[in-house]
Amino acid sequence: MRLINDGYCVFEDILTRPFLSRLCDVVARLQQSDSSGPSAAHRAQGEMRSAMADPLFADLISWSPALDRLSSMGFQNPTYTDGYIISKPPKSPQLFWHYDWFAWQDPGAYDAAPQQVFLMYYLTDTSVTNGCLRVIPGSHQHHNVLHEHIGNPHSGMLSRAEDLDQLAFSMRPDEVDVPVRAGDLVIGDSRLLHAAHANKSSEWRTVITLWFQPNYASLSDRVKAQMVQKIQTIPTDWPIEATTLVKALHPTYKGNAKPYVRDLYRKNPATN
Ligand SMILES: O=C(O)CCC(=O)C(=O)O
Repeated sequence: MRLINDGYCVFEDILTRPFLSRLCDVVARLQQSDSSGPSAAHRAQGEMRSAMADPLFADLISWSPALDRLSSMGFQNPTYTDGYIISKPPKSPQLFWHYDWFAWQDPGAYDAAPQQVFLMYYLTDTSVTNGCLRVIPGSHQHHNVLHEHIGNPHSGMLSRAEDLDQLAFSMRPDEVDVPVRAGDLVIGDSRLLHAAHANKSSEWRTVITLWFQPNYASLSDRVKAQMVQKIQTIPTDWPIEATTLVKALHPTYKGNAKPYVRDLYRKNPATN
């Protein structure tokens, strides 16, 4: 399976045109109502908002065609914790290479099956010119020379894009571009090294990243405790229908295990 072997896969045409258009309208409204503009602290990412910013995102989180794709890959009971709307401004720099996994000390950290995946929906067609996704296939499983150089992949210095000569911003010999059409779905292993090209266009480029645990029941107690800790609170003024859709996907954990403290990549001890 591509997700297991390469660390990512693309499903075309998952969102309907009317739903995509509603999502674009909501994102445009959120951008207008918060006129603070892109923050210098997140120059490399762009504007970031929580998926709890509008109840319409409940429909995206629970979108059946996407959950059906997870199911077809053997993940029948996925859970959902958190999501982000990431809008890259026109003429903005590349996003640095990073992974999004955070429990490398867990015994399951190097398993073939992902403990967590991103579901990414781009709201515009993407290309090398407007900041499409880039990935290093296989880097979710195999050590890559970049792992030795990226340090903390979410450091403030990288987010501020202070030094674009750093390796975290470099072109890699083993990278692959992932241009998509608006409404396609990219599913990726949270361990995968990924980045995005600079947005050289004059238009905003928005992606919505949703974090799912494809097989929550199989996770260790400490990872479960960590997952539950990062669930985004559903706003109390959301309609009951939207709240119910999201709540039904939230994982629960009733044990006493200590959540891991977020940690950095370490080489798989079994392959040393
Ligand atoms: O902005 C992008 O294209 C990628 C976003 C990303 O890497 C993430 O959400 O982890």
